[in-house]
Amino acid sequence: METSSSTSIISKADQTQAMPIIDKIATKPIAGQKMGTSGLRKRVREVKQPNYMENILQSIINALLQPTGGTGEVEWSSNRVKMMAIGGDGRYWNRQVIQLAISMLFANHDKFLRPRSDDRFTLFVARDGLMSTPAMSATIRTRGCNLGGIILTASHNMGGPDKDFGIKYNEPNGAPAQEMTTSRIHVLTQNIDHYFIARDFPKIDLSQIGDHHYGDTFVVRVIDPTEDYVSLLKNQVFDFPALKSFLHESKFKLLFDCMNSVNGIYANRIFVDELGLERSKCLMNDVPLEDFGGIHPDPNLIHAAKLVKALYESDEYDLGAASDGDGDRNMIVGNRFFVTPSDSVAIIAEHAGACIPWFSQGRSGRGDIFSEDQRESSEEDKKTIGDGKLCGVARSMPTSTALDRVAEHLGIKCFETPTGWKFFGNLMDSGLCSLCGEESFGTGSDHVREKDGIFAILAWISICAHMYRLNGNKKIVPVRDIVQRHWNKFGRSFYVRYDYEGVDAEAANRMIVHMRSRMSGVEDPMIAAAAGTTTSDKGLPYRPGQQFEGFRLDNFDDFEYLDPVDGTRSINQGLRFFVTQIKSAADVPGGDISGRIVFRLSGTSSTDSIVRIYLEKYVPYSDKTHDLIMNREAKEETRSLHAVALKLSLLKEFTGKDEPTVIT
Ligand code: G16
Repeated sequence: METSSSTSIISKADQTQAMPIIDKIATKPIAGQKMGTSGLRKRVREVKQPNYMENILQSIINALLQPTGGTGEVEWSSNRVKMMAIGGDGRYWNRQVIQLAISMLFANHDKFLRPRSDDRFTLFVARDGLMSTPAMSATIRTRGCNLGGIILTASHNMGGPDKDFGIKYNEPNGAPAQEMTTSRIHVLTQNIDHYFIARDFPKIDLSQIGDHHYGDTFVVRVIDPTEDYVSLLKNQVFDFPALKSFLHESKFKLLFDCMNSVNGIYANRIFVDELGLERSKCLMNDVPLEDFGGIHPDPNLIHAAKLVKALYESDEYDLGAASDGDGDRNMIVGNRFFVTPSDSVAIIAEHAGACIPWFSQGRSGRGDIFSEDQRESSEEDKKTIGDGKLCGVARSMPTSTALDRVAEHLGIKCFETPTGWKFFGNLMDSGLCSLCGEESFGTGSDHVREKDGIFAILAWISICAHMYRLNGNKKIVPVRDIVQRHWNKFGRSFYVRYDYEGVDAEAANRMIVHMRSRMSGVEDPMIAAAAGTTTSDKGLPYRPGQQFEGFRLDNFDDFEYLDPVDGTRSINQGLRFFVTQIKSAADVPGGDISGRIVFRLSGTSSTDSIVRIYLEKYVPYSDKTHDLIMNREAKEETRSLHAVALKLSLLKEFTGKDEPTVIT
């Protein structure tokens, strides 16, 4: 049925459409088509080069045709209908790639169908090509897409002709592709020599919901991208009527910055249509734009500055929130108060069992990992935290340990995984994890297999509603108070992340290799010297007991993770240094103040390297530490840890960077 690049074949006759011709086009591998922390992200000019998107799309298709990667044999599943979904965050080039993907999936679809069978292939396409990442996960799961889905997104990276484009593949469980899959795709991109495409495939009108049939085996179904996701949140995860009555009765004021991203369509459906808030009063930047209106769609204190200003310069709003380009990241801000993502997930875990039906009504996980009597909830706790129907929680390694303390309190396990949402999938599928979060503004639960910005916002409104009810429906409890009550109970992790963007990749790698060799006890004066350092002790191995800037080095390692479900080992996932503050007369009394410094290179940059330094200083709560915990700024409190980090890494010497570009 195939043709060479010079000949063509005609697909099976169809009553309703012209018969597309399938071409087999010769191509060559293009370097660098390797998926990072979550998909392939590149500059638009790079992905626009001839055959770039064709190569990666064909490689994804080929990987799906050979799920085990070994034999080269096509593996047919016994499902009669093969289903896949596609959508994107609406950035520049989104629509063109969706049309391209449709014509390539048509050209390849018969390879997924068993010969002489009545198998069919249905491709769900988001209306206008717009679908957020968590919504895609919901659609894959709700509709049972046995071939998973493709999301066109570069997430929080900027969009537009001079900015970034991206593509990621999600597996049939709705989770980002595991490393085994992305490595297979990468190998296929390195060996590709042809792709299949339907010539002059008619452009589909993506603005209209409906079916398009091509032959009797291929259907393109344009769907409402909000349908599966909103119905999941509304009917299973949250109590919308209760939230609605709280919002109106208490006159709770929300301001949500959608950053001109795809989340605008979901925000309108949920906060305006369902919860009855006034669009002009509660939503900012809620129209998806191809270049996000020039905004960097990364919900942090720097890029969501307008929202932050609104929350810090007036008392008008109770809750501020922002989400990123594809709707999976979130930032939570109270009145003149920033909630770190690490605290946010810990606080949601603390209260979820009492006020979010997904957990309180036992829909999350299997719930049978820890029996009720293993949980040590006091009667008082039960009033405020419910009976904690979480089956476990998880966080990425660099995320602060606030979640661990809540887990311990609830009597459930807290998993520590490498950075990347894909590591949570197995835990959730096995009923080991209900709720998880990452310091990189990611929060989510097992209602889908992606992080979910709107889930986090609704979770915070649910907590506020719960507190309001506990208060006799009289007074809104400010976000600041909710967080401070948490610190009061669990102590506080002062937490800051320093990003050094635009670092030469080689220099960044040299710095990491240098630290790694010093960790493994190798004396490394040569590398230190090459970096321009002169003092020979800078190349000496790290030693427990060494002292830096008022801290004692207790331990260090290169983080690795053994997946408890499938036994996959992931190594080199970030360098960790554990320290304890050395007591002096000037010390704040209380328990031991411990700290942690983590170094890793970002896996989401489309160009140069980004060095990330994560700083955490944990202060246990006592009467004596009360003022420190409640009133100090995280950046101030971790300043000396940053100095230690610079000494340990020789960052300035290796990279030439004096200052970070972003501090969050
Ligand atoms: C992606 C992953 C996240 C991860 C983040 C970190 O987020 O989905 O799980 O925490 O990258 O990125 P980096 O490697 O740059 O530190 P997103 O929102 O960009 O898809």
